[in-house]
Amino acid sequence: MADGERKGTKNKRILVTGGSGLVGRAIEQVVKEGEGQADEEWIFLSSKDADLTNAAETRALFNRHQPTHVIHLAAMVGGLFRNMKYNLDFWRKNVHINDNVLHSAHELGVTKVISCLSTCIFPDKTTYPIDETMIHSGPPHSSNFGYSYAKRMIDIQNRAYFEQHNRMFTAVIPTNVFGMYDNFNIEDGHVLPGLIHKTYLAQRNGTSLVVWGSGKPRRQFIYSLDLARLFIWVLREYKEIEPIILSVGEEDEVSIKEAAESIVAAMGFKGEVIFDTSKSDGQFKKTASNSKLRKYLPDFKFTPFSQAVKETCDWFAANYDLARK
Ligand code: NAP
Ligand code: GFB
Repeated sequence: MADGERKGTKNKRILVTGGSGLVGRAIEQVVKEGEGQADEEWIFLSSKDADLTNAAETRALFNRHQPTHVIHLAAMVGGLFRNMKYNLDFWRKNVHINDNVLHSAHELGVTKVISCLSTCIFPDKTTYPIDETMIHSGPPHSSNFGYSYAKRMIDIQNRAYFEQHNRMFTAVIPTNVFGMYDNFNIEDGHVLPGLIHKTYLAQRNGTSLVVWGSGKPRRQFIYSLDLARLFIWVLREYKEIEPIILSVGEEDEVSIKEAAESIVAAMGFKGEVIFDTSKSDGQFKKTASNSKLRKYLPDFKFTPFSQAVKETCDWFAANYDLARK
């Protein structure tokens, strides 16, 4: 096939960058389970398809697939401790990935791009609840300034592509995501997969479960399958350039200690739970409002936290050998 020639006959070709990750795999699952439409071709990518920090590889990938829509998930991602170690890498890699993807989408005339910010990029000193208008109103928490500023630039780029070229490039702002196919690496991953992995090992080895920090910080957690369903809605119905927070409500915020207790219950762990307060707590809270989402989708049902944790724990135990860890 000559470059630029299209395979297939579907009139919507949806390219999912970062398709092999936690969020990408959840979107693939809900599409396969019926959320996809007959006139759509879904293409889920990993870094094996192209290193998106490389402009030429990114352009060649876009040429090959000629997407009409892009869900842009690809990023250097990690939990608090990975961010604290590699702020420069989080900045550089993500700025290059984002600029390459958005500019290739512009050059190919992609109809709509949905990129990903995060509730952890908002100002650290702020009023609560956080909402979409507050992204740039102060510096982010010191632990992840590289990632946060790189993500904030997506919002700036989206506005610039709209003003200069009328491009429909928008973004969503998920809160902490968890679920199957997460990164369960204890050093680099996020808190829930880290605690699930540590609880699994403590149970197998008859040792204590060590929770890092005081357990006092508070988080809102969204199940990856719920986020995936919201992504499909954003793809089809959301028409604003302004980003939209995709999160459970403020009332669903839990402490790290409560989250650990949910995992312990889900896995039937009977051993000792210890809090290692020599480890950083990171941001105390980043309570976000989902009222903008609720105006659009007042009846959307989030999976109850304990059920989502149980499903994730069961998946991890059943797939321990293949899980990213
Ligand atoms: P993830 O599981 O770490 O997956 C990252 C994805 O990006 C993988 O598919 C990875 O490909 C791809 N990728 C990384 N570097 C790449 C490169 N240089 N070239 C091409 N592809 C590359 O991440 P996730 O948790 O699904 O996050 C997806 C998006 O949601 C990210 O933009 C993240 O910032 C955002 N987000 C995540 C959370 C969360 O709690 N997880 C919260 C808010 C926002 P390989 O598989 O080949 O490595
Ligand atoms: O998910 P997490 O690593 O990142 O959560 P953030 C960190 C919180 O969980 C801190 C506690 O209070 C940690 O002390 N914690 C307890 C643990 N046990 C563990 C454990 O085993 N592993 C980990 N990782 N934490 C991230 C941002 O902030 O949020 C990223 O740094 C990203 O950029 C992500 O956006 C969504 O929620 O603190």
